[in-house]
Amino acid sequence: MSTSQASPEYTLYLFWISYFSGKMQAYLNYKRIPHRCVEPQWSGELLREILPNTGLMKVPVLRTPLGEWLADSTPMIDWLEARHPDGKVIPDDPVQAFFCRLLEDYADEWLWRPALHYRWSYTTDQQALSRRFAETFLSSQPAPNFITAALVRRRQRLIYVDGDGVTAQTRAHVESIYLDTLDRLQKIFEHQDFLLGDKPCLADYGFFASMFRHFSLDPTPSLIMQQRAPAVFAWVARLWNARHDDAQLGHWCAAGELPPGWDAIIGDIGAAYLPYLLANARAWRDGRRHFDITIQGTGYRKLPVVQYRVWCRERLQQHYAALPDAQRAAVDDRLIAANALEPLLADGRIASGLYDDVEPPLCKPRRYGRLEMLRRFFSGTHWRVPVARA
Ligand SMILES: N[C@@H](CCC(=O)N[C@@H](CS)C(=O)NCC(=O)O)C(=O)O
Repeated sequence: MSTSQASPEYTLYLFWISYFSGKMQAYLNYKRIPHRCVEPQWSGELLREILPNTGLMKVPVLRTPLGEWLADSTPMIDWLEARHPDGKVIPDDPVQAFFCRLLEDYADEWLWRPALHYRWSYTTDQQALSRRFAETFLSSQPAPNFITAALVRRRQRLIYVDGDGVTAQTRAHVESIYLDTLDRLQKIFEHQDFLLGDKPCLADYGFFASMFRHFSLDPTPSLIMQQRAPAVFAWVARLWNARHDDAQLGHWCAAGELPPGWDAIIGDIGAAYLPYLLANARAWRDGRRHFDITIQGTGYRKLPVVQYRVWCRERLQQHYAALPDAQRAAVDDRLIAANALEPLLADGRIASGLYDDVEPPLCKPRRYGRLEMLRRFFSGTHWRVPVARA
């Protein structure tokens, strides 16, 4: 467990090239929540301090001024919203709040595969980024950088490309997820500054995760974004620079309404993401480690079962169940039109068991023996496999 002193500000542990770290940084900056950023070394703070305090070798992780450890950007934002109400990113209107959460979750999880594919399948990107890993949070490894970089490329491809169903057969579909998202967002940002109107909302931060640190900055997808979706490129910079007390920010659209551009995104959530979440949850319930699924006509084989995403589905169901009666019909109309209600509710609640012993985003300290530490050093906690020994 950490012995460091409580600090008056939050400490955000991050990797400067990381998907979810960019999301948390942009959110904390918008809210003007005082924090300092620390990039941990893999075999230093990440293994020795973050792992025993969170059960994860992942970033972003927040250490609060009271010394609590928080993980997972989605529940972290909920937690921070409750404690730092200035510049809310979740609307009070229940319809808008529900769809903000749905879009955030979709963007967080469904754009992950294309983001990792572009980074680790294209030669220029994998060379540049593996070098960057070696020179930053892996720089204390004794091996020369070119060997560390080669090992990084192999690991990332094994886990997040080959190991996540990206093959010659699925590649076009994986890339279409990025390209179609660019087209949908381009249409929205041609007319308004942010997703729900003229100030940022939670859904902006969901899309920002992939769009900032991966798609707008990695060489191959960045060139595509610059040429195909310049308004998205501009939104990335605008959101990065947004602060809640900026007098130039406008308003969200009227309560109960969503911008017309959201329909196509919700359509994809119903056609692809929620059926995927359902299949992942069923496979988890059946005790499987992999599952096959056909999405939009493309057959994916041996997708890993991800426990965290079983929890994501539970959480969306909870938000749906908490909708006031007066707003339920409006939400249902939109979900039914997108074929999204059935996959959201099918089979009822499938329990992830992920947070049975703790209230997210709070983390519980865990003890690791030497052998387990060694295993974690080599494998990390990709796809989240927290080994809980309290
Ligand atoms: N659900 C987490 C995901 C965090 C996550 O996947 N972080 C990545 C970087 S963006 C990581 O640290 N991966 C470590 C690994 O792949 O071993 C969140 O929302 O913050």
